[in-house]
Amino acid sequence: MKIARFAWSAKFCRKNAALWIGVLLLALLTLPVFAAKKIIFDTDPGTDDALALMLALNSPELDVRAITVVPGNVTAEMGLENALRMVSLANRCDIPIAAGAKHPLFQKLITAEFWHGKNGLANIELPPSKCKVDPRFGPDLIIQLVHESPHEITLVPVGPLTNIALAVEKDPSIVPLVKEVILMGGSITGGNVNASAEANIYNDPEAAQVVFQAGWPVTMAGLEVGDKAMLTPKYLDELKQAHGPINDFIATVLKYLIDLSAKFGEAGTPMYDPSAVAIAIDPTLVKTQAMHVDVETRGDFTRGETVGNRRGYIERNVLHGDRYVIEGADKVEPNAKVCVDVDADRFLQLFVSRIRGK
Ligand SMILES: [Ca+2]
Repeated sequence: MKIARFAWSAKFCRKNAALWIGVLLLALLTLPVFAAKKIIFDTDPGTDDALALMLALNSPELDVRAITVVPGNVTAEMGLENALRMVSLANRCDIPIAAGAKHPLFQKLITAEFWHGKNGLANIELPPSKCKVDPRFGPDLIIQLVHESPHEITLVPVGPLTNIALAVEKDPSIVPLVKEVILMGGSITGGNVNASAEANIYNDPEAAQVVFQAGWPVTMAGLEVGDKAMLTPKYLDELKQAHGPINDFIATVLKYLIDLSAKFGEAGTPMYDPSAVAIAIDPTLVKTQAMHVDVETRGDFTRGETVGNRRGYIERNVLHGDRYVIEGADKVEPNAKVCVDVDADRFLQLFVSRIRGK
């Protein structure tokens, strides 16, 4: 009987050992699936940049490898100072923060203190930063990190696309090595700076055209997402029930933005920049449509517009004598996934849950 029991337990152990080895192997095999997504956050901080940055820094799905600063909402100098102070507030001085371009590629910079407050951060005076600026030039840092982790880096630009364009121009070999680009910018349904253009693209249309035409996978989170995902006082109240340095900072930024939106008759503040970060965390938050996007760089009324071809073809016009004749329709290849809808409540709940109590 004892021998039989011993034999049975030995068999059980062998069986169990095989089971545990199996579980271990499965865990090892699936590990990369659950590994945090490496991102480079390119930003012009900026109130909604603050929301986006804190969402990124408090989401375990993302591994922020670098923060590169671009001029846009504020000057390059002010943006860098804001980035340093916010990252310090989040106790993440381990992340390199690098300065980038000083101005757009071909046009004068347009700063937006009108919307973001005199210091770009809703006039909130954060404590001086404990973090130090990385000496590398932002676009060079992007190039270096992409080569160090080929096919692993997702670029998340939430400002004008100057730094990303400079990186591509300097080293086009990064294009096939970048995993994807998830950008906040553009619109296929009218602009927010004027009738046609969205602010990030409007601030450097030539750079945006470089980024859209580069040949890497682009997801465009434009006004179609942010304008639908309005953070209303309901979500702010939920956030204000908890406290922490990040929580309280973000609640104050949101209060400023909601009050500003109220002056324009809006019930809440559009979540522009956080939308790109949210999509990096969970792509199922949005519905996308593949299309070819070009950036208008010359129109009197449309400079900076992202022109999305929804039908996927263009007519082929051939000159016959004194006129053109349409001889067919040529397919155009999509170069971007344009977000056309968002699960706004799920996005806003995600945002609040990540910032709450931090
Ligand atoms: Ca921004």
